[in-house]
Amino acid sequence: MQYSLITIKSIKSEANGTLSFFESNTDIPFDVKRVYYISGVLNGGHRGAHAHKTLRQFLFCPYGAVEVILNDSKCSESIHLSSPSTGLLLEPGLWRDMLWHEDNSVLCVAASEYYDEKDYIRSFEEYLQYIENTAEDN
Ligand code: T46
Repeated sequence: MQYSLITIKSIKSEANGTLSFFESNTDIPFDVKRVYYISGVLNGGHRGAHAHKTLRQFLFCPYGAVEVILNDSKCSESIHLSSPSTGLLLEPGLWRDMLWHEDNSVLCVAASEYYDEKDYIRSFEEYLQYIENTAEDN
């Protein structure tokens, strides 16, 4: 499945917490054109249910715990993000659901492209069809 977990560099101060950072094309393999984040979701909250055709993304959860459930049309895998120093690099073509495991967990995303609703596939049936067509084209 086309994803990887990346350790985000972090500098810990004895008295005052930790600073974490990543840079385009050094720590993650694309130029970041957009950053967005999701807040105010309660434990048990669910978002997602879509795939992207071309977008590359780097997801991280600096506060709380969020599960990202990935499906590539053949199998499903579940990734738990609950550390400010772990990020999830997602390549295009993966169906994803996000499940909140703690109130007010914050999910942040650094993305390779500007927002474009046409890049989304929001029906699972359409997603399966898209993957089949893409495989035939290659
Ligand atoms: C993703 C997961 C992890 C915008 O207008 N601009 C934006 O940059 C984004 C990201 C969203 N929107 C609009 C589109 C919808 O009307 O905000 C609304 C909520 O978006 P959506 O239902 O897609 O939110 P999530 O949490 O299901 O998915 C989001 C991202 O959209 C998606 O790219 O991979 O977070």
